[in-house]
Amino acid sequence: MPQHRALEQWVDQVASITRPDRIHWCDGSEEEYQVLIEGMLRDGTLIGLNHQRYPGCYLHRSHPSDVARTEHLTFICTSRKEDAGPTNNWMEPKEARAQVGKLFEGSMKGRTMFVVPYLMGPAGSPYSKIGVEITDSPYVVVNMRIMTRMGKVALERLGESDSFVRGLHSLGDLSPDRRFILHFPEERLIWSIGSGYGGNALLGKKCHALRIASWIGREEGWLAEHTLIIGVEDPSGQVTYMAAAFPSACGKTNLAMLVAPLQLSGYKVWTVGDDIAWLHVGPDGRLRAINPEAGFFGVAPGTSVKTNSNMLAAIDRNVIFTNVAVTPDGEPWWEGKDPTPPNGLVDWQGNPWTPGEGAAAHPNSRFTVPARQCPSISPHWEDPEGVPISAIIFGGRRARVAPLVYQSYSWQHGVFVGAGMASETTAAQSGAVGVTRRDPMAMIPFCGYNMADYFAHWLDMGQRIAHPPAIFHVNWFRTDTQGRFLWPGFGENIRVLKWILERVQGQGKAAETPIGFVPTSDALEMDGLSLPAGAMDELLRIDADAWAAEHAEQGLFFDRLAARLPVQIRQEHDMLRQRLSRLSAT
Ligand code: OXD
Ligand code: MN
Repeated sequence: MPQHRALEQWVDQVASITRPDRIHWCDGSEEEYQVLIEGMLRDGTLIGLNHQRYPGCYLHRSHPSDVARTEHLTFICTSRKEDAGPTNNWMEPKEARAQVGKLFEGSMKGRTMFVVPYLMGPAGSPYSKIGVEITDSPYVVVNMRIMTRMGKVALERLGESDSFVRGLHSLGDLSPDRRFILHFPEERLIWSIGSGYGGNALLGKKCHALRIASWIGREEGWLAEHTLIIGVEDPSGQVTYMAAAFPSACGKTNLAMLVAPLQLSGYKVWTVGDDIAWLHVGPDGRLRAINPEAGFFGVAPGTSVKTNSNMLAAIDRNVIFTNVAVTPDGEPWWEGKDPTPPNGLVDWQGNPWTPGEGAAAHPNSRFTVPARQCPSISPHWEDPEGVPISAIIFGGRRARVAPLVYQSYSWQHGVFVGAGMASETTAAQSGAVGVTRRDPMAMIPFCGYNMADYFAHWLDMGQRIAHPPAIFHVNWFRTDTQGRFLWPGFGENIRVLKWILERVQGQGKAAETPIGFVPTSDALEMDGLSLPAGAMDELLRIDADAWAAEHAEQGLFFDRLAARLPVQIRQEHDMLRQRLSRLSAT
């Protein structure tokens, strides 16, 4: 009698369509990992790096057309179009199966099919979920081993159950013309073909832990969010946990590993997660967060001793680098790692590089590293019941409009603040960079259902949390008229976290403004930091005209969701208009 009958049946069925030469069931062991690495070194999928300086580190160069998430090729396949909503691409499930199913026929011929059982969440947590990814990419397997709890641990938890998220992935022919990332949330099923890139191919991450999990979370009464999780320790030793949602490549990883400057060295940030949180109402009535992932898939460019010394210390061993440059000594390199690039670099495509030729590392080059290697990892990062969240922080990349930080008036107003978010696009997704787009809760690419229903679910969650976290919004990216950043960011962001901590504790000076509570100009701790004259006032300024335009943009976005938009969001939007009109009248 097979031990995992439902899984075996599915594996047989997939194999009969994809027709691999071999099937390998992954146990997640170190030996298996090494065998896969050696195979990839032999066939050139991986390149060894300097093993004295970077033991256990390898480089993968992806196909040049396969370097970022492809949102235009990502679909939610629900039986009813309205359930996917106007912000998602939608395909009718039968049509999706017919169209994309053809591409899987024989797609694994000549290849090994890997069966990758994995857990999202700590092994003993009641909040963890099981997934199985079938893939023909050994690169995906080794990344999944870093990013999830993979192999035996997941199979043991699965037992005879047929309750697991099914993810089928094939590299296909890597052509963007035959690339599809499909989600069938009603069936807990993911199909991905034609891409080996992280967010498209490591199905535990965006596809399972966000798109499918957000759907399951609504059904079961919890939230799957694109947020980091940190513990902020104050000088008395008390740790307060916060979750922060920023769009891709907007600094979640750096904030999650922040090192405070000398003057505030009594404060310490503990890392629980850098990208995704699953948030449940705990038995104590508090919102509890687990990090479903076991590793970090971080953006390399910009990572330096100055911006993220914890990450730099974490990525000197056991790392898979993707699309970075290489020095003549075989060390990984990317823009921003050192002030000047070393001579003799080889760029991300394997060509000799000379300064002035564009970036040596791809702007979305990445590292995959086990979370436990991070020096700031929290002793509680694998607590089965999660950590209690006291503050939720939304944030975007906005050159104008949004002040450095503000606090919402209530849970409902906070949900509106999240719903009204916008941010400038980055290299993490294919397409133009720097275009402002509406990105509610940083979930526009990741919400697996109708965004209006998602807002309703957030509102509903507030009713069910006895002690709801306070909700804030931050913007590290505001610029002056010359386009220079007004705020230094990185470690100095602890000054903003300190104000948030004070507000959570019922302190912290703030002025009531039309958009929420904004710190007074003397409210932030500025010991050891001097800003140019007028910069703080500008960082905290609410510009009536800019906000009127922002209000109108929000309205256009909410109009797209009108069919299902919760009335509370409209009310908050109207109240914002009324408060703003008083501001422009004064
Ligand atoms: C990521 C992303 O990889 O958001 O985390 O693109
Ligand atoms: Mn992300």
